[in-house]
Amino acid sequence: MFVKKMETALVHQIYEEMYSFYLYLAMAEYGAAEGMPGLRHWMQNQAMEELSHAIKFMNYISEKGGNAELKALQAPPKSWKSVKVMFEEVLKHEQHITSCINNLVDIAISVKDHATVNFLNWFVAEQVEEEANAKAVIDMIKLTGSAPGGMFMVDRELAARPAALSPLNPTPVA
Ligand code: OFO
Repeated sequence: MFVKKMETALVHQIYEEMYSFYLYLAMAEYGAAEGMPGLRHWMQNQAMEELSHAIKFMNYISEKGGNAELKALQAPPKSWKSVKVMFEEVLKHEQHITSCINNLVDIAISVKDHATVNFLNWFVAEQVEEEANAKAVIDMIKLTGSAPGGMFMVDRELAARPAALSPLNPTPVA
């Protein structure tokens, strides 16, 4: 059983994770339109990770007897000024998700919900990686992106991202 305030906040996080899924799919589509298959691959796999985060929250909420209600998703943007600007948006978005997770931990501590603190610890660690991944791509674009053929090299690096695991089946999805 959850304290209501905790359940409401966890249910809202499903929305945040699903919006992240949708946002990164939109960015994958932008990559395809820009002729960057590596970028599309990177973003589609990032989107799959977000879907698996949403499912982790849904499963946890229902295991604890809550109701994992789904809300309507807002449409993400369709295009960005450049690939660098897009990855700066990724970093900003992940910083927003980090503050959402930290807020959930604060609520869990305030209502003495130790199981939920323990559940959220995985996401606390994950957010360090999520922000570092976005920052690494921004740094790579700064280093190589403006050189002749630089974005071609960036795209090749993005294509090397290992495929995300399916949230329901531990077999690579791409
Ligand atoms: Fe990109 O992070 Fe989910 O939680």
